[in-house]
Amino acid sequence: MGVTTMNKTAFKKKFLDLLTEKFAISVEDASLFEIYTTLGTLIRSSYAKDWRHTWSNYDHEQQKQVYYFSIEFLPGRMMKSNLLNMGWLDTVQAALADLGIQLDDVVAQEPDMALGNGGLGRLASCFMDSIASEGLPGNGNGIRYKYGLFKQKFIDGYQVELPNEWLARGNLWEVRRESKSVDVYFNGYVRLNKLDDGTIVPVHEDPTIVRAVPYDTGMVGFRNGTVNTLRLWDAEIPLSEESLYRSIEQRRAIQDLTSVLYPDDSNEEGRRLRLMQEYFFVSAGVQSILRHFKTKQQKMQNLDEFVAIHINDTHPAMCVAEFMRLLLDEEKMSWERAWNLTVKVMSYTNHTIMSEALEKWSVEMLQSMQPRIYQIIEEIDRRFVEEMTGVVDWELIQRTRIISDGLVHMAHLAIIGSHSTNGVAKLHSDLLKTVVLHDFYRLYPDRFNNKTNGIAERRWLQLANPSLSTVLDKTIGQTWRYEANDLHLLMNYSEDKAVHKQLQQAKQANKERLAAFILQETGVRINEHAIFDVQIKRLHAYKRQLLNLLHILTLYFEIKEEGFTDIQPRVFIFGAKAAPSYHYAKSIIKVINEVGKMIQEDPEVSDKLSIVFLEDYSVSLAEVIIPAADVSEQISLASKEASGTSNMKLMLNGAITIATLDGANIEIRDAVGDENIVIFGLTESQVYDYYEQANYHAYSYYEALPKLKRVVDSFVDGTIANIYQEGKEIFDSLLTYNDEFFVLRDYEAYVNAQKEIEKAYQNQERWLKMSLINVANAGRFSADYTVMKYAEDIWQIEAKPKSRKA
Ligand code: 26Y
Repeated sequence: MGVTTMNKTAFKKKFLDLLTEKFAISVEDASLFEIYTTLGTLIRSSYAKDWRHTWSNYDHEQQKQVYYFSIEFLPGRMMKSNLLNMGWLDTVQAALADLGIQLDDVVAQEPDMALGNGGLGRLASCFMDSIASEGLPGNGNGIRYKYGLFKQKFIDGYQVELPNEWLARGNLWEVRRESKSVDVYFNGYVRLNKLDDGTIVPVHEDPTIVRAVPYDTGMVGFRNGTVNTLRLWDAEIPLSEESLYRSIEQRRAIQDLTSVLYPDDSNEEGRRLRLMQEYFFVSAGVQSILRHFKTKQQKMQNLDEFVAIHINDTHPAMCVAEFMRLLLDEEKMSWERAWNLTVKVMSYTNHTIMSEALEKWSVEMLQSMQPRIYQIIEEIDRRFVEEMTGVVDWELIQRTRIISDGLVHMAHLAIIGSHSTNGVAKLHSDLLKTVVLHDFYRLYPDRFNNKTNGIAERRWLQLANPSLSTVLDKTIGQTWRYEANDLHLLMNYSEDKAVHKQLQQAKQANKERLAAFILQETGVRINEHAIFDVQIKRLHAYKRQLLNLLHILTLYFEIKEEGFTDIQPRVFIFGAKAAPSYHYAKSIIKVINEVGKMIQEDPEVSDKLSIVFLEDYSVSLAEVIIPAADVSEQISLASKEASGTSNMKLMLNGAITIATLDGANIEIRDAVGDENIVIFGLTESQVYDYYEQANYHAYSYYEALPKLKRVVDSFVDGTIANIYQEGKEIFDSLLTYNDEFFVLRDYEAYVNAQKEIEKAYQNQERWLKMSLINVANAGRFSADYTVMKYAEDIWQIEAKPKSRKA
C-alpha cells in the first residue's frame, strides 16, 4: 500500500494540514482528542483504497469468502494495531515525537471496543487480524452494541457495574452503510398459501419489522494491502413503518435490541432479548451475503463454491434455518438442494463443555418470535428423525434430535446443519467426541475435528511488549514479526547468559511500567522486584480464582502464625469481571478484595505479599499486565476450560505457567517440555472417575490438612473482616455443597507446585532459561496458523499470493 512508503516529513505535513482542516487549530493548541481524531482520520483514509480493492478483487476473482458470525467481538483499541499493520508505526511515533507528542498518550484516547465478554469474543478478533494478515478472504458479522461490556468498579470491595458508553465521542473506524440495510421480521404468524399448481407459499403475516443497518470497519492485514470487513448491525425503525411504531415503548423495544451486550457468559438472563439479538444479526448477515452474491449474478446452485459461513458457538446457530428459509422461500429451491448447500456452507465451533452454556430455547418462545424459522427447524428435525430411523437406535435419535422436551437444542441444529464441528484444543475436541457430543460423533464421525486456538501475536508481543521485541530483533533478527515460528530461533540462545540478562532487563522494565500504572490507578506502591503472579480471565467457579486465594491465605498464615520469613516476595495480580447475576463469582471478588486489604494493612506481611485486583479488566489493561507477568495462573479444573488463550499470551511474554492439564495448557506443556512449566492437580480422567464413582468427599481434605482447615475457616471465623455473607457462601460451597470444582482436592498439589515456582524463581539462571524457552516455543500458538488450518480444512478458502513488505 502507498502508506508504507510514507516518510516522516510527508506524514507531518499531511497530519498538520488535516489538523487545520478539521479543527482550525495548531498542534500546540490541539487537545489529545483532536490529535487522536486527526490521526485516526488520516489512517482510515489511507487504507480506504486498499479496502475498496480488497472487496472488489474478491468479487472480480470470484474468490470464495468466509463470513465469521459471532455474537461477540472484542478488538480493544485499533489505532496502534492499524499503524503497525500499515507499516506506519515507527514513522508516526517519531514524527509525533518531533511535534512534542507521545503516541501512547494519543492512542489512550481511544475507548476499547469491548463488544464481548471474554475468550470467545477476543478469539474472534484475533482471527479477524490473522485472516486479514494471511490475505484470506474473510469477514466478520456481528452486532453493534450501543453499550459495550459493563465498566467494572469496586465499591467497598464489591463489583459494581456501570454502563460503558464507548460510542459517546463517536467511532472513527466505522462506516455506516445505509444503502446496505435489510429488514428483519419478528413475531406475527405464518400462513401457508396454496397456489393452484399445488406449491405452497409461506406468508409472514402481521410481523414486527426491524431495519438492520450495517456499520463496517476495516480489518487491516499486516503489510499486505488486504483490508477485510467487520460488519456490525444496528437496529432501527424502518422508515416506511415510522407511523406504525408511534408509541415510545414500541420505539424503545426496537432500539433496545442492539443496546446491550449480554453481559453473561454462562447464566440465563434476558433470554428473550438475547434470542431476538441472535436472530437479528443472523438474518441481517445471511440476507446481505445472499443479496451480494446475487448482484454478482452467480448461480445459486453452486453457492457453496463461493460462500462459507462460520457459526461461532451456538449463538448464531439459526444461520442454518435462515439460510434454508431464504433458499426455499425466496429462491424457490427444493428442500433437498437447499439442505445440501446449507450443510456444505455451514461450519460450527464449540467453545465450552459447561452444559449451562449450550443454548436451548423453549419451543413457545422460538415459535412466537420466529414462526417461519421454527417451522423450518421442525422440518429439519422431522427429516433427521426420519433419516435416522432404522439406521441407529431410537434412544440415540431422541438424544440427538433438535426438538425434544419442549426445547430447541441449538448445538444439535448447528451440528446437524453443518459439515464441520470443531473444538478449540486437543483435549477439548477429544472430550467432544468421547463425552459431550459423543452421540453426534457416532452419527457423523467425519464432521469432528480440532482447531487449537491461537492469538494475534502482533498485538500481544509487538505492540504490547516493545522491550522484549527489541531484544528479539537484536538476537534473532526480525522475521518473527511476521513468521511467528521463527521465534524458535531463540532456542539457539537458551544457555546464553548475555541474552538471559537482556530478557531479564526487558521483563524488569515491563514490571516497572505496570507498577507505575498500579500506583497511578490504585495508589498502592508494589515491590517491583517481587514475583508478579497473574490470573486474568472471567471470574468463574471452574476457573478457580478461589484456589489461588487459598494459596495466598496459606502464605499469609505461614508468615503470621508459623513465623515463616524466608519467602520470596510476591504480588498477586487479578483482573476479572463477574457476570452481574452471578452471585457466587461476585462473592469471590469481594473476598479477594478484603483479603488484599487485610494484607496491605498488616506491616508484618505487606512487604512480602500483596494482592492487586485491578478494576475493569479489558484488552487494553491486559496489554499492560501480560508483558510484566512472571507467573501465569491456568488452574481451571481439568476438563472444564475448553482452551484458554491468556495462557498463550502470557507464555509468549515469557511468564512461566502453573497449570492443570486442561485445555491448551496440555499443548503448552508439549511445546516447552515438563521442565519449563509447573503442572499439578487432577487430570481430566481422574475428574471423570470421581464423577462416575461419586466418591469425592471434600470434607475429608478439610479435616486431614490443618493448613487447609485454617484457611477455609478464615472465611467464617472473623479472621477476614467485612465478609460475613460472602465468606459463609464460599465456606458452604466447599463443605456443605461438596466443592463442585475440586478446589480442596487440588489444594495440596497446588501449594506444592507454588513452592516449586518459588524455588525456580530463586534460581534466576534457571528461571530465565525457562522463560526464554517459553517465548521461543510460543510461535505455534499464532492465530495466523490457526486460521490457515480453518481455511484449508473447514472453509476451503485461499489467499492470493502475498505481497508482504517485510
Ligand atoms: C449462551 C451464553 C450463556 C454464553 C455466552 C458466552 C455461552 C458461552 C459464552 C462464552 C464462552 C467463552 O468465552 N468460551 C471460551 O472460549 C474461548 C475461545 O475458544 C476458550 O479459550 C475458553 O476456554 C472458553 O471458556
